[in-house]
Amino acid sequence: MADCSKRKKLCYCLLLCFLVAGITGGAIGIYKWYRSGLNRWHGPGSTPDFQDIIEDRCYNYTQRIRPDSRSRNCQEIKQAFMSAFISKDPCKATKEDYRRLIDLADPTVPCNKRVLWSKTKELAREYAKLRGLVTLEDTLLGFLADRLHWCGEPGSPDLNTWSCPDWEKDCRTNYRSVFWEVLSERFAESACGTVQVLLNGSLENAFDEMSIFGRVEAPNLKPMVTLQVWLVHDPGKPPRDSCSGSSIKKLKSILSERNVRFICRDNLRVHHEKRWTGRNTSWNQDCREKYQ
Ligand code: JS2
Repeated sequence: MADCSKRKKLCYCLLLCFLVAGITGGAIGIYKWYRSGLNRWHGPGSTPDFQDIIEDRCYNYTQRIRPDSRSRNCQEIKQAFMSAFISKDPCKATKEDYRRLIDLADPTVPCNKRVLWSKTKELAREYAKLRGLVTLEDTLLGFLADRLHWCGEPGSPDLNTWSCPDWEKDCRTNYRSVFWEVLSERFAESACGTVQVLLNGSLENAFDEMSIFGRVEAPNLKPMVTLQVWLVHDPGKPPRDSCSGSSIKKLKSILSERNVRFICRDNLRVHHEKRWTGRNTSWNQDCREKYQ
């Protein structure tokens, strides 16, 4: 009798162990399957605390950095940003998704104040700051999103913090790339007077037609705008492109078709500390100003 009850207990124990193992294994399998779906993209996942960062940056910008924009509603802007991509297929972004956000935070930048850049971001930021000019990242939406990553998942209210689509390896119509393209297009098409652009003359082709500057901003400059090109060279590297180089000639032809005036200056050197010291710059300004 005692043996029988022992055998029963043993059976129950084994059954329980199999049950626990089955549930655990099943849960791990489901988790791995779900995560593998979230891990399917080649780009970095959404920035942790994305929503809080957007809100904090918005208040910082509208209350402290640009108090003249304090009338902007940061709660509405945050909601409009999130609803642009949350629960949507991260490879099916459209300009329309960002319409409400852009309408809420469209920048007003005076004529002659815009600075564009390509492969010279930090230098362009310094150049603009020291001369009271404006890059896209100095406008509210550019400031909010600078250096952040974001994407959602169909049917989920959460951001995918494991991975997001990469422009090259996954899809070009991802929410982060489309955001910067939409903003850049608006920034260029609303430009007036003289627009400055810093291009990297230490590269073989300072002008890259496939860059955002090349395929979005330059083609959207309005007629009668003047584009002043600065070719900056790192003294640590020999200049590889110049105003008379083929890539800049290509840029010139794109602009002349749009009746955009074109000025190019090259041989601007940047000291290693990459400091722009204002009018009497530390840059070796061996400029050959060319009106072309
Ligand atoms: C900022 C980001 C991010 O004129 C500039 C800016 O207006 C920019 O929006 O677009 C132009 C630079 O793009 P381009 O020519 O492709 O040069 P790049 O050095 O290869 O910069 C690539 C990234 C530009 C868009 N962008 N801009 N802050 O966090 C950011 N992330 C992306 N994708």
